[in-house]
Amino acid sequence: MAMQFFSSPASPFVRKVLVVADETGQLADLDQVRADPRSLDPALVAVNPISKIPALVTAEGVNLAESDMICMYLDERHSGQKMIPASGPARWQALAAEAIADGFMDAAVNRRGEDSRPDGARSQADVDKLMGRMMRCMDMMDAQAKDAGDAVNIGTIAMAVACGYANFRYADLDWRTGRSNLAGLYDQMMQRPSMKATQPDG
Ligand SMILES: N[C@@H](CCC(=O)N[C@@H](CS)C(=O)NCC(=O)O)C(=O)O
Repeated sequence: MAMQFFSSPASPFVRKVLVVADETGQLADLDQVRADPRSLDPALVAVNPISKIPALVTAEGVNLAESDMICMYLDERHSGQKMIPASGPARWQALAAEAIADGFMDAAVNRRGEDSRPDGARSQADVDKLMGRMMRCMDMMDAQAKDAGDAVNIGTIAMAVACGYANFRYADLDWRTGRSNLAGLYDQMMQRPSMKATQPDG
């Protein structure tokens, strides 16, 4: 049964889920519903009262919010190579990297919201705080990328998606300088059809 997946081509959190779906052979199971979370789309709000994307109605009819939860669900549901390692250091390394990549994406998405406020309504202190968070996350991702090797898992997917979002929305950020591990990971991940097919747009 097709699952309703509320999405937008510009969202890095959506992209992370789509890459996991593609890597695990489940892309065709997702019936993508375009949603604008800021306009309180009634169809989205009925599934996710937080009104954020991504959101998924699972094959069993459960409403799932939060990209990490949706990835967890998809990963449990297939029998191929798991994107979330089952146990041990590999599991926690991958999940730790996802958490920091998500933190980057969250700060980057929120900073865009702050940047788009009219003059006078924008808080430079908030912009600076978010920028500081983004750069610290980039530094930690660079260290995590060094340990990740050439694994394809939730951690390396999330880090590559975070870098892709930086390129998309913050072209002048120059995140690659001094972060050769992360830059190498991004270039390697961008060879994958799942990453090529989900380049952000909008
Ligand atoms: N923690 C959430 C974050 C999702 C998120 O922030 N999505 C953004 C789009 S990239 C959104 O829906 N924003 C709407 C809003 O904040 O009003 C997840 O992992 O799914």
